[in-house]
Amino acid sequence: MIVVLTGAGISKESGMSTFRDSDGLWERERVEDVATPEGFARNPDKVINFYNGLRRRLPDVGPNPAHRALARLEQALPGKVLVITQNVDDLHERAGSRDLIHMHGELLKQRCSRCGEVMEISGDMDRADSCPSCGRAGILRPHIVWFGEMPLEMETIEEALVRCALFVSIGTSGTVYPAAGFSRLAKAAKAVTVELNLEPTAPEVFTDGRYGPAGSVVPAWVDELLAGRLGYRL
Ligand code: BV8
Repeated sequence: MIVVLTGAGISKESGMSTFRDSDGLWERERVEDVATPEGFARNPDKVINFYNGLRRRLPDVGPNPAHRALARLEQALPGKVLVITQNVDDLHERAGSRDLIHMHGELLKQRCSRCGEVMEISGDMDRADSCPSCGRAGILRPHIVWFGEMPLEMETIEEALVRCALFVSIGTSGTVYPAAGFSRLAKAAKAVTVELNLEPTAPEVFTDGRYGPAGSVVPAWVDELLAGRLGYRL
C-alpha cells in the first residue's frame, strides 16, 4: 500500500496559489478572517467571497504532470494507492485519481450547518440559499475544514498510515497538523517515507527526498518506482 499526502505545492504549476510561499494566499488574507469558524461567524460574506474567488479559478486551471503521474501510479497498481490531499481543488480528480480523500474539504461542495447535508456547488455560493435537505435558509457554509475543526476521514487515514509500506509527501510545507504528523506515523509503522517538494521540510523524518518543481520531480519518481528502480518493497 502506498499513501500519498499532497499539499498546495502540487497545484502551484497548475496556477493555484500556495499558502505560505511569498506570493501565497496568507500574504493577502488573514487566516483568522477566512479560515476559522470564528472568522465565518464574524463576517460570513467575507469568507464566502474568499472561497467564491478560489472556486472561480477552477475552470481556468487544469491538472499538471504531477497530478497525472499520481493517477498513472494508481492505474498501474489498482487498489494499492491512496491519495490524501490537503488541497480543496479538484485537480486530482480531473487527472484521474479515484482513491482520494480531501481531508480539508472541497471547493466544489457546500454544507448545511444545521443538518450536515453536503452538496455539490459549481458557481458562487449564496448564503440566502436554502438547504435542499432541511429547507432552512441562511445556514449554508463552504465544505472546508477550518483551523480548529476536525479534518475529514481521519479514521480511514490513520488506518492507511499504519498499514502502508511507502508514504510519499508532495508539495506541503508540513506546517499544519494533523497532516504534518502523518510522515512520522508512517515512519513509526516502518514505512519508507519519501518527500517530493521544492525544498526539504523535515530531513530527519524522510528516508528519501527529491527536490524541485512537482511537475517534473513527481513524474520522474513515479516512472522510476514503476520500473522497479527504487528498490522499495510495496
Ligand atoms: C485540528 C482549509 C483539532 C482552507 C486549511 C499549535 C501547534 C500545533 C498545532 C496547532 C497549534 N495551534 C493550533 C493547531 C492545530 C492547527 C494547526 O496545525 N495549526 C498550525 C498552523 C500550527 N490545525 C488545525 O486546526 C486542524 N484541526 O487540529 O483540529 C480538533 C480536535 C478535536 C476536535 C476538533 C478539532 C485543521 C487544519 C485544517 C485547516 N484548513 N485549509 C483552505 O484550504 O483554504 S489548512 C491549509 O494549510 C490548507 O489546507 C493547506 O493544504 C494546508 C497546508 O499548507 P500546504 O498545503 O503545505 O501549503 P503551504 O503553502 O504551507 O506549502 C506549500 C509547499 O509546497 C511548500 O513546502 C513549498 O516549498 C512547496 N512548493 C511550492 N511550489 C512548489 C512546491 N512543491 C513542489 N512543486 C512546486 N512547484
